[in-house]
Order: sequence, then structure tokens, then C-alpha cells
Amino acid sequence: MIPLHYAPEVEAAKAAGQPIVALESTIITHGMPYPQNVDTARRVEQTIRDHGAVPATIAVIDGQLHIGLTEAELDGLGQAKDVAKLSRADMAASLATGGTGATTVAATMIAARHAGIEVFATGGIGGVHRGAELSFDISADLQELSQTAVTVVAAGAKAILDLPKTLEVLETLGVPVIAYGQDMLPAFWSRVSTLKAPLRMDEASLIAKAHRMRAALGLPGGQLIANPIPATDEIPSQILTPIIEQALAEADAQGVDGKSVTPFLLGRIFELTDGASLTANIALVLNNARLAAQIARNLT
Ligand code: PSU
Ligand code: MN
Repeated sequence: MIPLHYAPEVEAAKAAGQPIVALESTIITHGMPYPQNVDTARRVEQTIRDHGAVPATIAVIDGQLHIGLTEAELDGLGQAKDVAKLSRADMAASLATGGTGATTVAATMIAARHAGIEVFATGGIGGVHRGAELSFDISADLQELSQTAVTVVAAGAKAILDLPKTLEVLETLGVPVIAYGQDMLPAFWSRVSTLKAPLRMDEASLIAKAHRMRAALGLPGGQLIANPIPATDEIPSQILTPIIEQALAEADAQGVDGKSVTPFLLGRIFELTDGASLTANIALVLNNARLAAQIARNLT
């Protein structure tokens, strides 16, 4: 038996058949500094409510798989040091041993599916890291998208990753990558990358319809919706490119590897942009929450 623990708000929404949007917690523990992480998590939750759905932030606390967090739980997680980062490989072990940890995109998708939640909003997904031909560092998020039927709304993948390779792997795995409202694939802090998105949709209702169609075809995986950051919030790539290069070089020089790579790079980019990367990150997560709520309403 899965030790699922629903927050009262989510339990009531499930009973009433209301639309629910899942949210990950690694973005809180490893993606942003305190207190902006907790403040953002609250604003994201409220944005989902404002757009007619109920938020369910997911985390493992004391061996319980929480679907929705109370104010105190969210704050505790946001302030905790050395919280585990749980993905597909380690979520079961954490639950079995009474552990506590934040869920990545992959682990949040698994939890959402068990809770009957079909839509999930985040900032950026993990992907194929630059230099993966040597390091083999490819996020478990990509495989999860091919296996677990949850539609994930993100702002594309970060430029810290190798975007062309990430797209190739997603294509190989049969994951639909759908740009929302434009032809080009967004690149997280920038509205566009240099790559054309494989698919484009301009309406949340069509994204919901495609989600249902995959299930009707018997296809197991989800969809990746790539939602561009609002124009007023984007950071020009000529500012970011040298900073990303520097962060990558430092990670390499310091021998950062495994699960630490993504948090290290995000932290350094935050420092090197004097926090501008975080401001943009917050704006795009809120934007993704709005779209995810619309998709969830269309699925209900
Ligand atoms: N990308 C971001 N912000 C994040 C993450 C990725 O822009 O916070 C987090 C997500 O939780 C994602 C995880 O699932 O990092 C990917 O980690 P890894 O590359 O180790 O799989
Ligand atoms: Mn990795």
C-alpha cells in the first residue's frame, strides 16, 4: 500500500471532481533560495486557485507521500537543509524507510498518477546535460514522460542543458513536445531557442484533447507542454550565455556530478545574475501554473 497523505483541500477537490494541478517540490528545496522558494510556492498555488483549479504540491515527509502540503509543511520543507532530492530511482526507498525528500519532475509525475492527477506545472524539466556523450548525464525526467500519463507544463529546458540532444531523446522516447502559442521551442529564460518545436498548440482545450487521445491509443506516457516565458520577464540570451558558460566551467573544475549538477548550476547562475535569473524563473512558473490550471479545467 502506498502511504498517500492528502491535504484537506486536495481531498475535498477529489471528492467533488474538481480540477487539480500537481506541483513539484525540488524546485522549492533545490531550485530556489529561501525565502523566495516558499513565497513562490505559495504564489504558484494561489495562481492555480485563481484560475479555477486546486494545487497539490507533492513531497515525501516522514515516509508519507504528501499530495498537497499545509502552510507549515511547505515552510518546513523550504527552510530545511540537506533535503533529499527524490526521483524515480529513490522514491520507493525513501517511503519504505520513513524518509523525507523533495520530488523531482519524474517523482512528482509518479505521485500525481497515483493520486489521479493528470496535469502538473513546473519551471523547467531535467534533460540531456551538455557533455552527456562523456558523462552519460541524462535526467530521469525524460524517461518518465514516456511512461507516465501526466501532462507537464514547463518553460522548455534550461540552456544549461543540451537542447538539441534533449529534443532528440524525447523524440526517440515518443514524447510529444508541444510549444504553446508559437512555432519555436522556448528556452526557459528566453521565449525562443534556435529550435523549432515538434508540435504547436494554441489552446488549452486542444492540449487536453491530445492528452485524452494518447490514452485512447493506449500510449502510456505524458506530454511536455513548452510554454514561453512572458515577454516582459525574459532575459536576453547574450546576457545569459557567458554566465551559463562560467557556471558550467566551475561545475567541471569542481567535479560536481550526479544529482548535484542541476542545483549547483542554478545556484551559480542566480549568484552571477544578482538574482535576475530567479525573478525570471518565478515569472515563468506562475505563467505555467495559469496554463496548467486551464488544461486541468478542460480535462474535468
Ligand atoms: N530545472 C529547473 N529547475 C529545477 C529543476 C530542473 O529549471 O528546479 C529540478 C526539477 O525538479 C527536475 C530536476 O526534475 O531538477 C532534474 O534534476 P536531474 O537533472 O538531476 O534529473
Ligand atoms: Mn542528472
